[in-house]
Amino acid sequence: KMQNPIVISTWDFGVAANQGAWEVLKTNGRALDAVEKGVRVAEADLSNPTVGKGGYPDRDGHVTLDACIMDELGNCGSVAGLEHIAHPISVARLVMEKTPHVMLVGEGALQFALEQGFEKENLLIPSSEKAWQEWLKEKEYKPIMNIENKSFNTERLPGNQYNHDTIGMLALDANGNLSGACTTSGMAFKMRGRVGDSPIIGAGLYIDNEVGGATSTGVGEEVIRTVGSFLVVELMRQGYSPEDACREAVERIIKKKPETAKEIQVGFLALNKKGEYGSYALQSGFTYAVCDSQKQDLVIKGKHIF
Ligand code: SD4
Repeated sequence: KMQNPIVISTWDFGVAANQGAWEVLKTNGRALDAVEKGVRVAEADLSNPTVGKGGYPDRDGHVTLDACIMDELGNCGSVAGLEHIAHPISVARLVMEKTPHVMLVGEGALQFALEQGFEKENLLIPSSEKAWQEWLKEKEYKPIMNIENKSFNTERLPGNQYNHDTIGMLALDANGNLSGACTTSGMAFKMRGRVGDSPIIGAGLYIDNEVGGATSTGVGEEVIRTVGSFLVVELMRQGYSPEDACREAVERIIKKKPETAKEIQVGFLALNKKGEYGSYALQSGFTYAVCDSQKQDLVIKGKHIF
């Protein structure tokens, strides 16, 4: 039996990214190809300072990218702290397909990417360099909530105001198979060498083709601590709806670190095997995008805004 394909992804820029994925899904293509193609749209968008080229650098001025991908067979690949390569998601896919490993980091990830024919580029664009220079004046590391939501922040704010932003994408294809992808430049002005949840299978992304998939955005440290995306999928396995599973994972973060939880944003997004989806975030202002044959919507906490 054929399934109605669907793709969902985090934040406002998910709308454009979903369209990239939909090109694959609408012709009964594979979810894995869809999520790679989809998140590449966000990676290529220079106006987005937290994914791919144009991402904000670490506090020493290096743009270091984290990404992972997972397919319906449980195969997965990941890169962390990758520099100079504009499409880390595609490198992660090749780690999955062409190496005996799951994760490559730093220099080794770059070496592998170059061997695979990826081009070495300068990822620090002038606007991000300027924001970093501004940040250096105060050197205050403080994640700002919901910076990815353009409808929430109508104006671009300088310096540290853009502190987190990740695209996590989940797709179900016409054959009923699930895949997911997650890609980010991580927390702006992070310490050199800092790795967040986004490239960590089970934290920033998890797929189990029997059950569903989940992905996360926000302050990665809290998601790693609770193995958030794996938790969401396991809760769905126990019968939780996607939204209830996401809520439970958010509540786990609150329970572990109630004081921290007041100050930060973390959002989970989940899609189950039936094509049902849901989300839950610590703070208001989280948005995600949904695309199927009927709609291309942006959702704020369950409300459609267009
Ligand atoms: C990280 N989770 O590196 C990422 C950042 C993020 O929305 O999601 N921002 O911790």
